[in-house]
Amino acid sequence: MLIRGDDSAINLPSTLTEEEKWYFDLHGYLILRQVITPDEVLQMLSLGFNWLEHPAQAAPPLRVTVKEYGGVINPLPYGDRIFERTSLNEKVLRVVMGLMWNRPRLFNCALVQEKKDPSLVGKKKKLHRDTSGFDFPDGFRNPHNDYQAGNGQIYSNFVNSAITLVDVPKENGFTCIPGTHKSEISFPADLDIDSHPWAPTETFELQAGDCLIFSPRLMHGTEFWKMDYDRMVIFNRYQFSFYFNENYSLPIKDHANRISADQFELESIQRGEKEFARRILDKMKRGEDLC
Ligand SMILES: O=C(O)CCC(=O)C(=O)O
Ligand SMILES: [Fe+2]
Repeated sequence: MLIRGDDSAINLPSTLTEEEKWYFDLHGYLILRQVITPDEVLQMLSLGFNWLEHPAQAAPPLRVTVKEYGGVINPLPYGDRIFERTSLNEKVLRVVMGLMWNRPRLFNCALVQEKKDPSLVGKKKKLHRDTSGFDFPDGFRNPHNDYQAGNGQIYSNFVNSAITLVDVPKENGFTCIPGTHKSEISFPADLDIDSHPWAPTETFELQAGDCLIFSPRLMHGTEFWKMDYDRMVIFNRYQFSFYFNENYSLPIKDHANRISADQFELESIQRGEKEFARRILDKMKRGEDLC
């Protein structure tokens, strides 16, 4: 008789629908519409713009980096509890859980501002795969950014959820070559966003409050921001909470009072199923709406 431990994905029911598995396996991304409310979007924008305009008002451990054409606020959930609505969002976590055996660990959450930068017009931009600082050659699978599908399940140990706080027209924001999360073919050295048809990149029309969940193994990048208003997007980066630790600084114990117990657990490395994950699974079993 085979004895299996509890830490096993064998026979683990997926939180993804069959359509979602098909779509993510084919494209490497999924779009979830309206995961936060218009009111939450406004509150987040107001906090974000205030910190970007007055970085000194951001209390530690929040760091605000202001550049000429944009800025970054990190680690966002320590700035205000409302941002847990992005990282602990049940609609998003259901999908993230389905992509990494129900065991997500949040290792980075940042708000990124991007303004139209005239100096970029006409410049070429490279696509990339997120490497966690160590580039594996094409054809190799980086264990820190792996993608596998089999037996009706998906394992994508690194997933990025990008929740936009502003409307994004096509030809702006996130761009990728769909399907490349699976490719093991070498990419042309000069591959860039503009080199159609050999790099058939896609861009996405999004509304404020929409979420684009993607495998950072996709060849992806950022289309130049062409709008007169700022791009404001919150990236939550999750990893399978088991073998990996991309960020030893989270959770920040000295500032644990600024985040909820669920958020602390989400940011912690932990082998077993987490409390919030159990709650989401229970809600799904009872057929309740996720929020
Ligand atoms: O601008 C974007 O949406 C993509 C940024 C990116 O490359 C990343 O978050 O890994
Ligand atoms: Fe990236």
